[in-house]
Amino acid sequence: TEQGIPPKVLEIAEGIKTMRIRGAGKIARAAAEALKIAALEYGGVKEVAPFKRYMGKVADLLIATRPTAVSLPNAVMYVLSSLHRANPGTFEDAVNTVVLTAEKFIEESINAVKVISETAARRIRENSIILTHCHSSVAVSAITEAYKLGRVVKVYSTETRPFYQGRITAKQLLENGVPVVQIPDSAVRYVMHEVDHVVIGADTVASNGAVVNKIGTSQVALAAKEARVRVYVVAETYKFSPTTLIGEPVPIEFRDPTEVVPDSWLQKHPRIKVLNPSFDVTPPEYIDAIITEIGVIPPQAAILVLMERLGWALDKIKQGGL
Ligand code: RUB
Repeated sequence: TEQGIPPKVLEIAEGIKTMRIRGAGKIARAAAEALKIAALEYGGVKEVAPFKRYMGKVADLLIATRPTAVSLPNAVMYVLSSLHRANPGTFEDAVNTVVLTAEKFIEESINAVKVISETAARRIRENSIILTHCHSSVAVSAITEAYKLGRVVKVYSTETRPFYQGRITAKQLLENGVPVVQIPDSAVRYVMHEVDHVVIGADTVASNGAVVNKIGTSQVALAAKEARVRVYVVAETYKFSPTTLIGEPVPIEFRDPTEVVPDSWLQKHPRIKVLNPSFDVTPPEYIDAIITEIGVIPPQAAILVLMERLGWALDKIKQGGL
């Protein structure tokens, strides 16, 4: 099924799968870029129908790379639905539609991160200590923005076992001049009494306001709730999941045991089972606000964001397919 798909597109798909390209926003933008490349490098019959079929194949390949972040299928659907809506008369129009919509998605995505960061920064109090989990490019950007306003004195960054995305967070914050302290995930409750705000990203926001993010996020939120610390989720609207409106659960990715323990240890102890869930669900009651590019909402208002921003996807669901 990979026949006829350009190597650069396969490379992006592989990059997402192996987590060379990771984080929900980056994954979405990479997928849009892959669709653009696929359109420009299409080598089949230059007619609309076969081109559409080919783009459908590329879409399936991209969507199959990782299951949890809804930003991926949302980005792909955004580009492909424009191709169907535009109803292009010529092959050239069809290619153009894909290229322009992909570029629009990437541009709007980058802009959303900027708007969210500015909004989030204004919500951070003076002299704040912030805790973040995993590596969210939106959270790093928001914390950096708050730091520039002189509001951040320290950031606790969890190491985020087993993949250690927290090391990327610590490195980037430091590069941005933000004082950062790396802690093991198990130290979250120990430091929570010092923390003023928890700022985290999202892979998927469900219609009831539940936030799916890196494994451990719900423990962080639980510790924050106990200590009366505010939890802010920073997430672009394309991280809201339209299919959760019809009660579809968000699929949780399970990754290889060798991310948790070395293969040699597994060999030595073949009867020990290892579970490696990559994401968990934080219920809306544990989240104080979700900060999006169209405003700050209580998690319970997630459904309104879905109606406003993903109406086109809802229409598709009603027609019986997404
Ligand atoms: C990354 C993760 C991030 C969100 C948001 O998981 O859980 O918090 O994707 O990131 P993984 P961003 O490393 O498994 O992809 O704000 O960059 O979209």
